[in-house]
Amino acid sequence: MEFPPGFLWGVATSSYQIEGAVDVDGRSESIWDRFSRIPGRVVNRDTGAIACDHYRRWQEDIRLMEWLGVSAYRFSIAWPRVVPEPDGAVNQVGLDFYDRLVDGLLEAGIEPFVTLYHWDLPQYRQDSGGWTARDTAHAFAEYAAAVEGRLGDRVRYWLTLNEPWVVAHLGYRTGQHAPGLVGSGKELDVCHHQLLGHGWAAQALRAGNPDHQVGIALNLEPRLARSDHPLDLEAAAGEKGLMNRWFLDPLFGRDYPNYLVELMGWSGRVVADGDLEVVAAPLDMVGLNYYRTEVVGHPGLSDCERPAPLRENPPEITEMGWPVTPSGLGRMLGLLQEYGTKAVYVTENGSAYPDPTPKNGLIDDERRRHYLEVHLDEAARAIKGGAPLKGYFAWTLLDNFEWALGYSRRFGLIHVDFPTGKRTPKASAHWYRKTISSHRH
Ligand code: IFM
Repeated sequence: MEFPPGFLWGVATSSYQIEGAVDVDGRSESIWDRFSRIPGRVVNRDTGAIACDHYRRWQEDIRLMEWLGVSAYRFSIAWPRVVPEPDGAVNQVGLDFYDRLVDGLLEAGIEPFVTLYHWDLPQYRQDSGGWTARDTAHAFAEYAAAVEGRLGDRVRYWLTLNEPWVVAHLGYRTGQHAPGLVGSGKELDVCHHQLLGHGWAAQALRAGNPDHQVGIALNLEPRLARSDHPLDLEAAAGEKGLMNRWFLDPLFGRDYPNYLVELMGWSGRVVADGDLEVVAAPLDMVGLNYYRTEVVGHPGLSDCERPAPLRENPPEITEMGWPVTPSGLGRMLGLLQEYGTKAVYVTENGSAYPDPTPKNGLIDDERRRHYLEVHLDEAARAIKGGAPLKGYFAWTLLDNFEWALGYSRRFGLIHVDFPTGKRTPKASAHWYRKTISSHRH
């Protein structure tokens, strides 16, 4: 594997998944606090109330990152810490935490990558419609300006939203994520308001400092048709389009793709004059969250009706049920090149597996290590082929709150014993550390 000089090696996390301290220093309730308290929504009734206790143990976590040798750390800011009340007043005490964190990272020689929204919407915003309301996009930009005002003198890299597809489809269609709405019919409106919020937030960040590097983190995925049957092809094209082109087209200055608008019967009434210019604010970078490639078949088609042989099953499936398909990373980097992206960072990539019992004190998570290796290998190949890939963030530093799956899935390079908070690097962390030290120039 070869990586160019200046390539950033990182780890990524998000606020609700690791911080805990949900009612400390003026933070108000988020939609995930509310959602996780509803019986049946999260496995084992887990919540992020304590999580990895990172709010208190952040210095120890920076030491772990120093030990890993990473050059960058991607984390998110909790909106309900910064603007806890509907009146919009900024809670400087909430920002103090991130201020200390950023200083600590810079002292350790680690570049902070800030994500402004990784799903912990203030509950009061949900009470007035959440992302179905245009006002939430305005409020997001105001919140972005407040964070920039406090951290913008030291933070250079900004990601506005994390995975807007997940927010819209899991939050407002399937109901698996907060706010848990099933079949609201509003998921495409939610996409638009998030993208609008992204555009206004990008303007606010650049008004603070035109040199900021501004982007958005998208979960892009290839979706392959199960067979050549026209119904399978159509199903795969629809799903793939909604995950990828639905976001990339407007972000890169095109309209929402017509065929998808028609397929979904979307009225597009929420798109006001001038919105698409806002959404298409120039991107300095795209964050690519890549995990898997799925095979899609039309649900109404049985296998014996399919003409071509079924695609072979991938050799390996993670505990999420996701196939290990590194070639999809190369395909998505290629797609971003087609759109003319100047710089891409893999802002998430990783896997959940049950951890084996430690032997001589070491958790030998070979499958997680292998996942990282094959994806980094693919990344190096893509760079050789011309992809403008500038950095890679492993998901994730610590085992943490995996949303609706609670603490039942472990993605961490570092094991967390949740009752005590004790952190123990797994074999994958040792491997990542070695890989970084032999490739970091
Ligand atoms: O844990 C999540 C993260 O918050 C967003 N991207 C996918 C990860 C694994 O499911």
